[in-house]
Amino acid sequence: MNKKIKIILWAFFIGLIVIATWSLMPMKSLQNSESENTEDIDSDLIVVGFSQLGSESDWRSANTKSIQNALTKENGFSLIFSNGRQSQENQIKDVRSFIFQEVDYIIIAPVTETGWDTVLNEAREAGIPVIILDRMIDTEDESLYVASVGTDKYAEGKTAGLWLEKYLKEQKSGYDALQENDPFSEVTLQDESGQNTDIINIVVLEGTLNSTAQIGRSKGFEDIAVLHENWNILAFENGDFTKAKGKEVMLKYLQKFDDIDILVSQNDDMTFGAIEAIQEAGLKCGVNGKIKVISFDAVSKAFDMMEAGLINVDIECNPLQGPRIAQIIECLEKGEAFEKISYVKEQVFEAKDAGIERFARSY
Ligand code: GZL
Repeated sequence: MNKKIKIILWAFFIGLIVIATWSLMPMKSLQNSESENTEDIDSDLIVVGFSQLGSESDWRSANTKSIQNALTKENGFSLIFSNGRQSQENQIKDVRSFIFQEVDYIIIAPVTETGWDTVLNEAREAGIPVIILDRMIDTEDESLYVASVGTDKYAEGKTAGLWLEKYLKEQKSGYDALQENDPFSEVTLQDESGQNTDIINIVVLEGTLNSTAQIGRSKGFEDIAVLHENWNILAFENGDFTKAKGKEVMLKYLQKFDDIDILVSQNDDMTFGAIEAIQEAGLKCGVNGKIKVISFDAVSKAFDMMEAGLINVDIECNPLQGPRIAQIIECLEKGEAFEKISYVKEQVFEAKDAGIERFARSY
């Protein structure tokens, strides 16, 4: 057999041995190629797969950053991040990929509440604990996740309704006081037809339908609104928590209704779009405008808008949930007890205080 054929055969057999060895390598060392992290994942790091629902808003970016800042290599973690781009199908694929990679923990920020049982059962069968972040899932079997970290969206919606109650009372008492002092004052709640004009016309920009934030904020606000027969909710439509969709829906509202008193916008990004629509229609909103604006999230740019008087009040939804997630994983590692459901603290910010209250905020 000539020398050349011998060399080819030797090379072939050596190649076979290399491939066979590689395919027997444990999955973890394959994570280096699959993880979005460039550095190698050494075995004593806690490997966490994180399926974030998207990057639709400033709030979401702050939420992602909070997790990434908490689950660092220095803190003993190796984070595999995936952006679900607002699609549950993508997020389910993420979870299956994390199971295949044999991660130690899975974090999911679920885009919507239903349809998670099957894939969470697969994670449980693989022995991988799941933590729900930010929004909630709707399931009969609460053992499918070990913990959830987020905010109380129903309370946020109710707070918005209570703020509007307070605001209208202050306006009314201002009007009554004016009447007492000057009965011939121009200010009146009666229009020329003698109709009682304290009907409050409200439009709502809702977040992603069937998301915990949309469900909770809508229900919370409606439970207050229903107590006031003069509060008239003209419309509520999905703005998907994005600036573009928020602007599009607000433009529709402005074309359809010529007497909007209140805008309730379920996140700041939709509010930013709505304010653009209002201004393009030649109208004014906020503290000195006809349309009063109630927003949610309280991200940094919303403080700019409150300082400019364009947003009346912002109900905070605190995205800084990373430290709590890290704490829970530490407890799981040590076999220590922890609260299954945790809510992070949040506040309410009014335009008049925005300039002062924004200091020392990190998002
Ligand atoms: C609220 C969160 C919402 C924010 C939006 O917890 O799920 O999703 O309010 C974000 O900004 O898009």
